[in-house]
Amino acid sequence: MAISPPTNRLWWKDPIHGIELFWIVIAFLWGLFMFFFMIAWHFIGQQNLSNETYKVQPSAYVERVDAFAEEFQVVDAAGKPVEEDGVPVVRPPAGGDAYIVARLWEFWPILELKKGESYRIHLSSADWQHGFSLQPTNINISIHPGYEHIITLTPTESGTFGIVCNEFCGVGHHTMTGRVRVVD
Ligand SMILES: [Cu+2]
Repeated sequence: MAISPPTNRLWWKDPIHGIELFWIVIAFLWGLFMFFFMIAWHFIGQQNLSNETYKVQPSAYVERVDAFAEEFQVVDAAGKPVEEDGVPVVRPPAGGDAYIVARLWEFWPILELKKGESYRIHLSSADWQHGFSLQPTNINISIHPGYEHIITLTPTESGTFGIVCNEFCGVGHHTMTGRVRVVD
């Protein structure tokens, strides 16, 4: 019984059985293979992002996002700034930098990108850890306060893409969504 002590108190000094050693070696080699194969998946799996990461003060990052949104917010024919659900729609310059801040409980602002142009998408958090998952693509990244991730991205399809937070971040987690629009 597991509750009572083993009869042989020095059980761990028993010689290891050949078949167990065999499986330990297989598991170890497989672990090593999977570890080094991460490099291969980077190229053939289309799932590991090539991103850059820098340290940043959350407050300084939020200031940059605010300045970015103010500069590039879309205005309608009447000159009125465009918003959706109270979130500004921002059109970054093609080939330029675009910013998104994750915070309790939103992704801000809404980006409007042009298909076929590449952008440097900056991502960081203003408060704590969030997950950035761009639907329905396979782009997933953890966002941490204090770290700025930059993903170089070229949209190949137009449409509206949803962002969901996929790392639990509190009572409003299930409402934490955002949007990226890609126009032709
Ligand atoms: Cu969350």
